[in-house]
Amino acid sequence: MLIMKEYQNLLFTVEDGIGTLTINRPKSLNALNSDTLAEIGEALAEIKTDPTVKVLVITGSGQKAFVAGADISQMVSMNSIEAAALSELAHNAFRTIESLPQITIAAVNGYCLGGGFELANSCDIRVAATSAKFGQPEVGLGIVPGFGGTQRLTRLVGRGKAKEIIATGSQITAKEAHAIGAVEEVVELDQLMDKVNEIAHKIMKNGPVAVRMAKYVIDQGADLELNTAISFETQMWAQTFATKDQTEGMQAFLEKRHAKFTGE
Ligand code: CO8
Repeated sequence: MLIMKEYQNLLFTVEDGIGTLTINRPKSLNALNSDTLAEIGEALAEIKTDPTVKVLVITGSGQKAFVAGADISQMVSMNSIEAAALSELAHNAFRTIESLPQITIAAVNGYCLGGGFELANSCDIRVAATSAKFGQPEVGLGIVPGFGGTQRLTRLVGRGKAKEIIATGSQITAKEAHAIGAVEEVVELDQLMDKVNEIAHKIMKNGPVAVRMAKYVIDQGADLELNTAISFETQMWAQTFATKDQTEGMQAFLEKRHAKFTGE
């Protein structure tokens, strides 16, 4: 069954466990203005507790752009206080994406620039069309990335590459983004959603508690010193032995059948 919710600047559908949130401002190449960021926050608050959404896909409307950045027509006349408020709105939305229990996949269907690249980098996995272009063009507009670009991109690709991308403001291709670890998969545009669905279905076959916990441990552990991170992993690992999914997963293996996970 397809459930659909239409926002002013977003579309949200759920089909077969996969929620798809589409940034829907194609005339502005899906640029993020404050209304859109507020709507993303609203949608995420619902998605977070929606048991029908097992995996969340974020994409852009049309064939040209994922998101071509924050909305320059809105930013042009902003003062510092307004800029800080916009940045906070985006940070809240992007932090919520990271803290969702569901795995999130950015389906990058075209231009993925500035705030768009920052949005994609808040997702757990990025799948890009060969035609997609990535970049942080902010310095060409006289600003620095303000939706996490200096931090998340650096954590993904390392300081040197992040500085090269940000300081040159140049666009890179999906293949180049893949080569530096900013994108996990690259496919032709007409195969993008098939690839994303394939990944989502592989995820959904696994123990839901374990998948959720794996995301949590990876993200929390990334900012910890290694000994603390490893001990944190041990605690989470031990907790999975208190779940029905662990019993079912291991019994199913021994009985040579597919596991029927309940997420408990
Ligand atoms: N904001 C507003 N409108 C946009 C944006 C944008 N980011 N990108 C494209 N558009 C609009 C264009 O103005 C145009 O509108 P119109 O048809 O009314 O003239 C329409 O979308 C189509 O765009 P183009 O005609 O430019 O299409 P092209 O194919 O010629 O070019 C590009 C495509 C290369 C993607 C080009 O549109 C472009 O360079 N866009 C801007 C990219 C950019 O600089 N993005 C970064 C913005 S800054 C940012 O994201 C910072 C985030 C953190 C800020 C924190 C501050 C608080």
